[in-house]
Amino acid sequence: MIKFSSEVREAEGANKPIVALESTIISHGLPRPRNLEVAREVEEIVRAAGAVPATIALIDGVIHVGLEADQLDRIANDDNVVKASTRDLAIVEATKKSAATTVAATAHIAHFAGISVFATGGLGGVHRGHTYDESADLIALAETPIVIVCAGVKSILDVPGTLERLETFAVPVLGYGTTKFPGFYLTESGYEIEHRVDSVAEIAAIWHNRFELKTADRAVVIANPVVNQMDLKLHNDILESGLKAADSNHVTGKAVTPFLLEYFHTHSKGESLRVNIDIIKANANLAALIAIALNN
Ligand code: PSU
Ligand code: MN
Repeated sequence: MIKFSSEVREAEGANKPIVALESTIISHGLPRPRNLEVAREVEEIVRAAGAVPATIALIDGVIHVGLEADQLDRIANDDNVVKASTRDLAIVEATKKSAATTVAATAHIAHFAGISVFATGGLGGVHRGHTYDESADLIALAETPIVIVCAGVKSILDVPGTLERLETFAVPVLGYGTTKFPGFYLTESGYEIEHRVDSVAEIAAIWHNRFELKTADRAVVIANPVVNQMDLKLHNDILESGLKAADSNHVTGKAVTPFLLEYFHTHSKGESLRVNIDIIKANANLAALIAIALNN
């Protein structure tokens, strides 16, 4: 059912630390041609930190854990690549399409493949003003034992609403060196986190304790704030006009998040892109260090 890249297969056999990486950020989150470059750079960061990257996607209906160079290129540049969440996996497989996987689908596959650590940019969550638009990422976090490193939830979302849902689903949120919940493009979202950790050793201890307490059947969110945030006024102005544009263009369903990210990238003159790339790189590096700590 799963095809492993040679690098990931070798790492699994040798019990080396592995970091899962999602692919929707490549296909639907970052503009071309930077998306492919960033995907490669992020994999390099994981390797340089001492772990093995496993970018996850579906190629012609087959789940791939770890992509070869031509496959990464396809996810980045082929217009026919769809965005797949958990519910789409079996359909994409049956129709032999190629798909990039969201946080939800990537977490599901990573766990399935025996990988415990996953890096992304920002989590999906509850959408502003649309009570029933909640990312399937939330359900996946509630159902998948995996450590997920992110810069909070995307600031295009209802941040307090998403934090409440994470509490409902009993998903622990740990601030990495902070008690301020990060706001994706912004270092702080304005909401507090109860629990702060300052080392990967602490994360590893929490991860292992959860098995003894039988609370290990869901994700642990590591919230890693961006260092150089987007200009606050620029961010708030684009957010306001972007949300209006999404509503007036009647953007719905899985298209909402890509629409808003693209809106930011085109209206911030590269500033949101710079921050988004900083985020994913920092998260990949931290995820690699966590994967190493969990292995020890
Ligand atoms: N983080 C980013 N860019 C992205 C995403 C996350 O920096 O494009 C993607 C992830 O794949 C996440 C998805 O799962 O956005 C959320 O989409 P939705 O709101 O439709 O569930
Ligand atoms: Mn949605």
